[in-house]
Amino acid sequence: MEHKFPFRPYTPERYEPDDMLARGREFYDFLDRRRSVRFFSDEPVPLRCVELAVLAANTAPSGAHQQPWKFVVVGDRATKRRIRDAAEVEERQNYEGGRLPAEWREALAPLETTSDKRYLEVAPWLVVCFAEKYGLRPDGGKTKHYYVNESVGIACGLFIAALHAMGLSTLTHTPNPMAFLTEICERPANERPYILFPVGYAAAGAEVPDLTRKPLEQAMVHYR
Ligand code: IYR
Repeated sequence: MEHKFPFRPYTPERYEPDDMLARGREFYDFLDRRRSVRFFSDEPVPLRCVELAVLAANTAPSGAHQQPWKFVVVGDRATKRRIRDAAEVEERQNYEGGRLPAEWREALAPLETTSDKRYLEVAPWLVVCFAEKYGLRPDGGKTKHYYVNESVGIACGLFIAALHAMGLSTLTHTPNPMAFLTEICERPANERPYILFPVGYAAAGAEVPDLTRKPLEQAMVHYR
């Protein structure tokens, strides 16, 4: 039988029990130090760091290995400005124009988010992740994509973790609605904006809400 992908052996690392726990603990402690940041330094960040984070994202498992993501990297002042302006138009309607329902506004109040999105101009990079809702064949025909949200969500999680590993900060910004990103980033109709990530160093003196994460007993149920 002809194989699309020839199969090959795969032998993941194995560790001694103590080592497994130490490594798991270290990885968890590392991730637990990550926070979403809304105050960025304008200090430049090498493009290679962004490329490495996208390469990490690109290792995500995906439905039928269709890899339905595209990361658009924006570093020029004029485009960052356009994105900020367009995002703020939407967010002003959300926050000041009454478009956010009261329950949503109340859920956000402790985070003190506002329609001011200056971080979109300050951060050296904006990375817009697009989800490929369907594939395009070279002849223009469409191919179905499977589990797009799950696949792209996992890729974005790995992207965030990779930035954290380099000492960089980001924020999962989802201006609502996000259609303006399709236009500004000049993406085709099969791609939908998924998450907008400002990427850079946290500003000196940046603050984050002093929140806690729910304990294991609430995150996990051991069914027996
Ligand atoms: N997109 C808006 C509102 C917002 C929504 C949620 I859910 C947040 O966790 C944070 C903000 C904004 O970016 O301000």
